[in-house]
Parts: sequence; C-alpha cells; structure tokens
Amino acid sequence: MALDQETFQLLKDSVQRFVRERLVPAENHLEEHDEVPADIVADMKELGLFGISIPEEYGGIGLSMAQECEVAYELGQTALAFRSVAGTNIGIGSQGILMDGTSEQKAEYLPRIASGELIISFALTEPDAGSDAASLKTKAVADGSDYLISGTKRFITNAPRAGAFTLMARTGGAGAGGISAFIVPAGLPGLTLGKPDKKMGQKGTRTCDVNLDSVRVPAANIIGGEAGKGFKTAMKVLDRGRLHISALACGMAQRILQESVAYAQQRKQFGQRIGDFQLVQAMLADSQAELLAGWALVQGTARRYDAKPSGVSDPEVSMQASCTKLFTTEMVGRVADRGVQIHGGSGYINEFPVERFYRDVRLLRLYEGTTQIQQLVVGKHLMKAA
Ligand code: COS
Repeated sequence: MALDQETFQLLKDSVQRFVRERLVPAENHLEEHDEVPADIVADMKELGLFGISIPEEYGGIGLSMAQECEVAYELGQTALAFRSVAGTNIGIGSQGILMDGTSEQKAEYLPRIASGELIISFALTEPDAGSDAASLKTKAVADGSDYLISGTKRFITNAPRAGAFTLMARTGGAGAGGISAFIVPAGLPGLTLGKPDKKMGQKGTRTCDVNLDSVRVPAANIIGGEAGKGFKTAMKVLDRGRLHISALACGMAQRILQESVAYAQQRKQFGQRIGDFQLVQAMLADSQAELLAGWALVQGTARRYDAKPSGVSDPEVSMQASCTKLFTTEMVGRVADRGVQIHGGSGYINEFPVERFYRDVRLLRLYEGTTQIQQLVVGKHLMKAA
C-alpha cells in the first residue's frame, strides 16, 4: 500500500501549508483554551488526515508507513495536540481492525474512521496494567452470543471524543493468550467516562478513564472473530504506532531547532547575537546532528516495515521500531532541553513556544511504551536471536 509519488507530494505540500498557515497561528488559542477549534478539526477531515493510513478501498488515502512518517513529521512541527485529534484514527485505534479484523468489521468501521465521522480510541492501559500490558484485568465474560465487559481503562486518548474503542479485555486465563480485542461502541449502557485528566502538557488533547460495568458487547465484535488474539493485535498496532510517534518526535525537534536558531539570531548579549557564540552554536549543532540521525533511522525503519507482508509481525522489525522510538523520543527531549537553554529565562516563559514544546514532548517517552519498555524489547530480541 502506497500513494503514487506525485499525488503524495501534493498531499505533503498541502499538509505543510496547513501546518504553517492554520495550525501554527492557532497555537496560542490552543494553549489558552485547552481545545482544538472545531473549524480546524473540520479542515483536518477535509484534508483526509483521519484516513491517511487506511486503504483507498475503505475511503482512506492509503499511505505506506514511510509516507505516513513523512506526514507525521510535518504534523510534528506544531503543538502536538492538533495531530492527537486524528492520531488514534490514523494509528492505534484503527490499525487492529485493519490488520486483524474480519471483512465485515473492516467494511463497517474503516470508512467512518477514515472520514473522521467516527473517532476511535485504543483502550489497553489500566490502573494496574501499564507497561505490563499482559496483566490487564478488564474481564469479558461470555453470555450467550455476547460478552459482558467490566473493568477500568486509564489515560485513554480521545476517549471523550470517541464513538468506539478498540478495547483489550480478558476472555481467557492469565497472561497474553487470555486477551481479546473488542470493538466497543461508546454509547453502550454501562460504559461511562471519568473526569478529564489534567496533564503536564499537550494542552487540547483529551484523555480520561473509561469505566465498564457489565457492558454487553456481541461476540461478533471481537476483532478477527477469534478470542485470545488480542494481545498480539495490540503489540502489532504498537509497533506501527511507535514509528509514527518517532516521526512526530523528529518533526517537533525540527520546529524546536528552528525556534532556537531564530532566537539565537535576534537575541543580543555581550554586544553581539548569541548565535555567534560558539557555546550556543555547539548546542544548535548537537540538536541538528541528532535530528538528522533520528530522521534517517525513522525512514530506514519505516522502509523495512513496508517491505514485510502487511499485518504480519516480524520480530526484527519490531525490535527496530523500538530502537527508533527509544532514540528519537529521547533525542527530542534533549533538543527541547537545549531549546530552553538557548532561550535563557525566556525559555521558561509560557509565551515562548519552546516552553510549551518542552512539556509536550515529555509524553513521547512515556506513551505507546516507555523508553524502558523499548529497551526491554530490544534487549530481549538480541538475547533470543543469539
Ligand atoms: N508483534 C506480535 N506479537 C508479539 C509482539 C509483537 N510486536 N510482541 C510480543 N508478541 C507476542 C509474543 O510473540 C508472545 O506470543 P506467544 O505467546 O505466542 O509466544 C506474546 O505476544 C507475549 O509476548 P511476551 O511474552 O513478549 O509478552 P510480555 O508480557 O513479556 O510483554 C512487552 C511484552 C513488555 C513488550 C509488552 O507488554 C509491551 O509492549 N508493554 C508496553 C505496553 C505499551 O506500550 N503500553 C502503552 C499503552 S498504549 S498508548
């Protein structure tokens, strides 16, 4: 799956223009009002952003992973909350259905996900199951041709906006093999939302708990129709998501570097521009070098991801996706830190974009698998492969 290069270039140009002309000017509104304006969401739908990863036969744009990463790089160059509105439709919410869903499930859900009519969230994490996802406790008990699902899901991105969830629940015994992935419509009796989470950064994003109290879901809503496959579906979805997040991290690093260079050009101390001082140049140079290294890693890994059969897991590619997330999200943390340093006291003031981005990027090292989980995936793979 890939869009022809010429059409893709047109899409990329439109996204670049959209980021520059619509999103960047709306950053102050986002920060002050903690919401993505409705007209921007409508424009994102119009641009097709909700469906970039969904094949054309289901109404999406059908980008390859490498192409999706290029779009994510562009979207990363502004406040990350804008991308987050479409993020779960592009990635973790939709991809389980695309990879492992039945043809009926794909036909029913993917077109509405691609258009943005239906927002879909990914519900894996629980109060007592974060990094150790295989220990999740949400229970799905068979009852005739339905399941009754009970439990709590935590930090669920876009839950307040969601019309449906790709939700992992335990249908069998302990461990990964007892987990199934369900498509759970949001309006079902017994499904309620917790209060909005107050977060360190990423103003305008929406996360909260999802509480399920004997929510009746047809067995036909198990992704792929077969119980016990949900953990693998979730892991495959996260492999992909980790690449998308990596591209986003590189885009954000690019924006922070750009802000830092601009500041270094106009700020004067000791009678000259601070950018003329070698100690400031050293910080800029380290950020530029690390950004280029990270972006080369994303592109290389995305190409390897595209080269394997789609929907099939390849442990080598999973390991590389983890290396990529590990490196790029840590990298953007360092770039943001230097960005604040170059801005001096102004970097600690909320009116400057780097102050917000410093807080925004902190999440990249946590969600879709912490840095330490990426290290575990890589380390375990190396030991196993040897
Ligand atoms: N693709 C497909 N299958 C995978 C996989 C992948 N990337 N990773 C693991 N699996 C399979 C394994 O092959 C194994 O299958 P078998 O039982 O048939 O051998 C099964 O899943 C269990 O794998 P494993 O034993 O490695 O699971 P662990 O419980 O040790 O957990 C980690 C693995 C830690 C990697 C996993 O729990 C994880 O990624 N945790 C972080 C969760 C996360 O990212 N949360 C963010 C929330 S979403 S924003």
